[in-house]
Amino acid sequence: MAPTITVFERSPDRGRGLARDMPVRWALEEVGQPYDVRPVSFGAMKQPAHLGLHPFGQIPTFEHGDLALFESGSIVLHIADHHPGLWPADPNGRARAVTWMFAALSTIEPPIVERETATYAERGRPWLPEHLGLVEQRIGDRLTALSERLGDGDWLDGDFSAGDLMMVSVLRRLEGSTLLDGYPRLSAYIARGKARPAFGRAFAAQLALFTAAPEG
Ligand code: GTB
Repeated sequence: MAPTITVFERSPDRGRGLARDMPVRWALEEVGQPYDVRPVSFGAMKQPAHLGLHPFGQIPTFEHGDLALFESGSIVLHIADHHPGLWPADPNGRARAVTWMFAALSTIEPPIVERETATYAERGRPWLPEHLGLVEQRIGDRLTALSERLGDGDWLDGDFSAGDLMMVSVLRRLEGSTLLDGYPRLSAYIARGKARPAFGRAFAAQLALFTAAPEG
């Protein structure tokens, strides 16, 4: 039986693949695991049936047999643990890849999300330009350090791993801004991730759902 993931019924990003079902889809595609999708409306996300799966009423969730998970990072880690292809073979390499997953989600992502949230939640407030300036400085500090560590490597630590999958997923949230402009190595790193056939399949699958269910 294939796992089932939940996704937005109507994608606010209009098919740009920025919601967090995307890293889960990408991981499933990398390991060649077919999966089913259950689209959920914003209303249904807050109903008891979905809250039983996700205590915060969000997507994505992952159900496989009697296991139900939420949190995209945890789901990707679970997929990597149960299929070959997303971890290095040696235990220390796996531990380092997990470290990069955490770095993506708990060190790189928070100021990126803060910037997005401030942009819509503080729209029109007099302090917004100063707040955005400070947050963008923090994002820049992280990008500088990450770019230095990546150096001329293709991936963060040897071969492509779940750590790169999460890092590229997080950095994609900056596409469309100018914040990546001074970081050609990171832009090339994102492009390498997006060029992977598994990313392409995952992106096409979420886009197909969006185009099949236009706003009505
Ligand atoms: N920490 C959780 C995880 O990693 O799984 C966060 C899950 C989460 O933020 N889910 C969002 C959600 O369900 C969708 S991904 N939101 C509905 C709600 O909270 O009621 C965040 C997201 C949403 C939309 C865009 N976009 O349109 O560009 C991008 C990212």
